Amino acid sequence: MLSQKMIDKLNEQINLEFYSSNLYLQMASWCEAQGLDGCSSFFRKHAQEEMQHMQKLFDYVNETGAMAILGAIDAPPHEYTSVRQVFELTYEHECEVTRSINTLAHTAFSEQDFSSFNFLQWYVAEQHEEEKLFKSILDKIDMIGTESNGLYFIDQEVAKAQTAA
Ligand code: OFO
Repeated sequence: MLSQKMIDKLNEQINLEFYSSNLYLQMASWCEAQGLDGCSSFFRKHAQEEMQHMQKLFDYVNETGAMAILGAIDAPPHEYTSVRQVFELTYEHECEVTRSINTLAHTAFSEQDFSSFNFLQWYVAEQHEEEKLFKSILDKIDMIGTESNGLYFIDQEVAKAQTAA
């Protein structure tokens, strides 16, 4: 049985995962408009992963005697200055998601809700992977640089990161 506080926080997290999905889909669109097909395909796939994150939470709330409630989702930004800025924002966003998951896990633990605490461990591990992935892409962008053929190689590296993820 979930406490009302846990239900509210889990519902907030559902909303945040929806936002993540929309953010990455929007970034896929921006990348495609720039001719960065590798990046676009990376973000399309990542948007789908975020929907799976949302779905897992949705199922957990509903299976635990409560009801998932969907709220309004903020529009993500759609104007970016560079591919580096896009990945900087994704990294910052993932760090924010990690903070949110940590708060959720902390609440579950404080309430001695060990079922939710255990369920959330999957997200704790996943956030470690997500931060690592986006940070490694950012590092590659800095290594390659955007001069001359840089963007072309960045696009190829990001497409590869997609299959490695
Ligand atoms: Fe990108 O991990 Fe969910 O939000």
